[in-house]
Amino acid sequence: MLIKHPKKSDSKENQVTDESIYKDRRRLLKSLGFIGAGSLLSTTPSHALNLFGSDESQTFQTKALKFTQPKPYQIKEKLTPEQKVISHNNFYEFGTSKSDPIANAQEFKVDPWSLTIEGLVEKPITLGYEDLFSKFDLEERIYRMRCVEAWSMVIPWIGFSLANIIKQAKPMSTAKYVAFETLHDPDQMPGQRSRFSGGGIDYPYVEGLRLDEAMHHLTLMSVGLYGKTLPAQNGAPIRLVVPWKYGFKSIKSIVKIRLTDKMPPTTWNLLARREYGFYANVNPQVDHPRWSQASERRITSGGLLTRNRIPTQMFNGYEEVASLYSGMDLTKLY
Ligand SMILES: Nc1nc2c(c(=O)[nH]1)N[C@H]1C(S)=C(S)[C@@H](COP(=O)(O)O)O[C@H]1N2
Ligand SMILES: [Mo]
Repeated sequence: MLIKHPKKSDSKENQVTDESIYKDRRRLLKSLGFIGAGSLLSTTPSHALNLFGSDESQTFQTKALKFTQPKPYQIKEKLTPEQKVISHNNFYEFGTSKSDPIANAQEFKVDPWSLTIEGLVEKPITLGYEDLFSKFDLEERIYRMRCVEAWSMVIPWIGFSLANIIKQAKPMSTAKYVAFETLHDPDQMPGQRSRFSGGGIDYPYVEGLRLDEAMHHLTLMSVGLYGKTLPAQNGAPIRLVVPWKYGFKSIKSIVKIRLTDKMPPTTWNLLARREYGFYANVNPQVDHPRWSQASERRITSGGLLTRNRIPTQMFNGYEEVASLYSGMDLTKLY
């Protein structure tokens, strides 16, 4: 399953931009037969070919939220501008180019919504659209987000700890893991209509955490960013944010949370097991088989070509989670 790209692995770290990594990630999908030559030609977001033919005017409605700003989560790093947070996205259900989600998700219907918490719990819960914003106190939390493609952002999310929902559902003692599922609705999500348009992913997109990771206070269920409800392209109406793990763990537009006693399957691991592990903790010492993870491009207010490379930090700088992994060999359990 591992496809070799000698040219990429030979190039020096400072020559490898996240844009080339992103192209490389797509090249893997192409070699597996999932992306056509046409879409591979669309290499930069600005020149991206829009597979689905919609325009970029934003019609999806967001609304202001009420929230507190607890001190411990107000870090001092420079925020990534809102316009970049909402226009440079990975959401393969709406296309595989960075500019596809904003172009193709504008008609996405999120109300009514139904999120269920089920499986090994004593009190299964079903939350409707309004419940997502009213059942739990909302907090603003500024988190770093590090994509596996070696770019990063600083985003002011709004949401509540996943632990709050899980506690309410009363986990059984046999529960060891938490499995998450994105909405499956090919009518609304063009990427789900064929393996060609959706990057080869077997939808719905699924993710998972160990129960202790899920219960950590940093693990956020996000319903908003920059003071408002989430734009569709960022995972409306509710998505996960696990700031010490690579971005692909932060599954969007969630409809199901299931407690289980077995390690759940996860989308990118199913696609390329050697490249994407279950844990996916940000780790500058464990390189992706095809590129270095030692540094990242921080997306700020500069243009795409602005040089803004910074060293990647262990656990993305969230060292307090280290105790979750004591005794584990993180080079093997990547
Ligand atoms: N359902 C779903 N969730 C997803 C993805 C996706 O393609 N589908 N992409 C992931 C990846 S690779 C990243 S980096 C983040 C990007 O989140 P953002 O677009 O809000 O920055 O979402 C993650 N969650
Ligand atoms: Mo990502």
